[in-house]
Amino acid sequence: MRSHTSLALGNCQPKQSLPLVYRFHFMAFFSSFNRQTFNISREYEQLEPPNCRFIEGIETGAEDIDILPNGLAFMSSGLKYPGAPYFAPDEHGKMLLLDVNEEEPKPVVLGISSGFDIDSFNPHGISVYIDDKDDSVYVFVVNHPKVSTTVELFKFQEEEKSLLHLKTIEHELLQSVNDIAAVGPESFYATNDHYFLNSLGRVAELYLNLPLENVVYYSPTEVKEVATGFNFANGIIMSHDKKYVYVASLFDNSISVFEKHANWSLSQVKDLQIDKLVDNLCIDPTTGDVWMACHIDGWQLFNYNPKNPPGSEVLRLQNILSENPVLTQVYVNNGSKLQASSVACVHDGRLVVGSVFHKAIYCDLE
Ligand SMILES: *[C@@H]1O[C@H](CO)[C@@H](O)[C@H](O)[C@H]1NC(C)=O
Ligand SMILES: [Ca+2]
Ligand SMILES: [Ca+2]
Repeated sequence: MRSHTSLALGNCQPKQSLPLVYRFHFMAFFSSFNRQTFNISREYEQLEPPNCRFIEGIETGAEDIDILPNGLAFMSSGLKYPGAPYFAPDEHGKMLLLDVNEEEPKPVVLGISSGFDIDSFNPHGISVYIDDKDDSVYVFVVNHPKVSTTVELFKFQEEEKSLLHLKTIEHELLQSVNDIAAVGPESFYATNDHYFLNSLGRVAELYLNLPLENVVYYSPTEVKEVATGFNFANGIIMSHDKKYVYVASLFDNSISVFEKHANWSLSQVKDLQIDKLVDNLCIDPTTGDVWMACHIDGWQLFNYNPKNPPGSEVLRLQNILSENPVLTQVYVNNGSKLQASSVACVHDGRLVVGSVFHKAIYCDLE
């Protein structure tokens, strides 16, 4: 069982908008009494940095984003996730490339080398790894052809704007992967968001808040569970100094900080109670700040109603390792513009926000 080391910082009320079942917290038995919490606004006031605009052409989500140091962003689009809506049931998923430096960035659909089964492509969490030896860019993509999980490894071919498929990774410990953090040309950490694969088990663990999900380390020579006890483990990312791993847990409403060891095992440093349904994480490469996109209401997300759609929220967490991390709301929308935000990344003063199944936006922060 994962332990909850913690600090105290004010108190937060339980999320008003969640249905009772989500508030039925078995986690209370396991958590310590003073996890670090943040006193941020419970108000549903909308908030938006200047100049937020839609990214043209994205209408079926950009569930995850990873940006290279040069400002080229990879995005996964078209996720079909059980329980969440999708607006293009007959289309397969796509990987998009976006140059965040452009005044009005427009996405390009990345070609994928022949031999890869594109028709069942259903991309979810992604992570990019740059090999120091030759500057090769490896793109890791969680894929759900049917209900299963695979991790697809591609090499980015910048001139051709395409992805060369290198291999498909499958493993019994990678049963329901949500996101990955690449740590080498063939190795990564992965979060599992479900323990059970059958629909009854999936519903049970979701509604009973069972903390059964874990983080797995994968390499061609070793695969092992490195952390457990999450209630829907979601985004995972390496700190910018590569010494720590941050894991978002959707129904724990938290981010956990782990120290990474030489043998790739993890030890928990602390749990930050964000009191939000945190999805994917990004790191600001210059400051090390953690950027996260959150779901405002889990019920609206999994019981979609176009008249009352799920909203979006983006938070920035500064000084995560210090005793006094600072959490700031940067974007809040009730779903009238952006529904179900799932990822927020920054590059050179620009914020890019993607969603599970809806649109994507970019904003200028300064
Ligand atoms: C969302 O906010 C806008 C104002 O920005 C308002 O017109 C709209 O009715 C709101 N929608 C919902 C579903 O609350
Ligand atoms: Ca990711
Ligand atoms: Ca996710």
